[in-house]
Amino acid sequence: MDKLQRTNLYKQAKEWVLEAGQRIRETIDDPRTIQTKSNANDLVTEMDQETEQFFAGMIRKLYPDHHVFGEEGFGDEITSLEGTVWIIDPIDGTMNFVHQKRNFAISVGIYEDGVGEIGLIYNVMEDTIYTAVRGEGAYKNHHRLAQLPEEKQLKQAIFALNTTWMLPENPFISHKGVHELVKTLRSTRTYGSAALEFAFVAEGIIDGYLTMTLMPWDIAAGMVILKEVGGTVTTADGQDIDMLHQTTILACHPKLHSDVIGEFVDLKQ
Ligand code: 2AM
Ligand code: CA
Ligand code: CA
Ligand code: CA
Repeated sequence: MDKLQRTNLYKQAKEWVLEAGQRIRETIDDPRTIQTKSNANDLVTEMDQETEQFFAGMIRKLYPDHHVFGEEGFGDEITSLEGTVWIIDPIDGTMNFVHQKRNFAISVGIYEDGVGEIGLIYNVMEDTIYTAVRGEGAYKNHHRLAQLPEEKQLKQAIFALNTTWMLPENPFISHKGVHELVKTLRSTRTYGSAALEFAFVAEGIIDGYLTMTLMPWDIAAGMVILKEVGGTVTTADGQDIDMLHQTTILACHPKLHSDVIGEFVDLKQ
């Protein structure tokens, strides 16, 4: 993909993201049919499904050779990242969408042969869009996001962290290390939308995000955006991300990354 193709694809993707978001805003108070997926707290609504269908339909019409990798199953069977792949979470933070009617996002990452080219994260109710095109910086609306600052210490850092990882019985990470991390940090936040948590690290309003069970559509856009401001993203034990399967995540300021992994992360598997 050359620069012009990348720019045109970005413009088209952004138009669709804004259009899908507007539709969600307009119907935010409509009655909802809420279904559950893997467990009683894993929610999905018709709006998650309709939004993914909207993207899949538009992409297939305009870019028939592109592939769609989406959470709700209206895309393609994706077994490799060859070619151009749209990795889509139609509503990231469905629980927030249902309970709070805010703090959820549309997340769209566009990858070519495994390389993240374009990322868009739309905070729908705030009408704030975080975007990046590889090599051209990251933006919040029309403002370019600054590179993350040179210096940062854990004792002055705020991390996004789900309290689940502090429970001894969680099967992913030793809770003792997480307790020590929480004691070391200035504070923690739990926003409930992985895409927004990535965007907030990129914006520099939080300094890291540690979590255990994300899927490619949760992180595809955020990876592109965070890389553009100099952030570091790996699995929680420092490996490269596999953009086809569930993964642990440590997304953060580059100065904090190795300390968190070396001193606080003890994975159970
Ligand atoms: P979702 O709302 O699109 O499902 C909540 O902490 C964050 O984790 C959300 O971004 C949510 O995305 C994501 N998540 C990933 N796997 C999940 C699961 N099995 N159940 C609930 N949230 C999940
Ligand atoms: Ca979901
Ligand atoms: Ca998600
Ligand atoms: Ca979702």
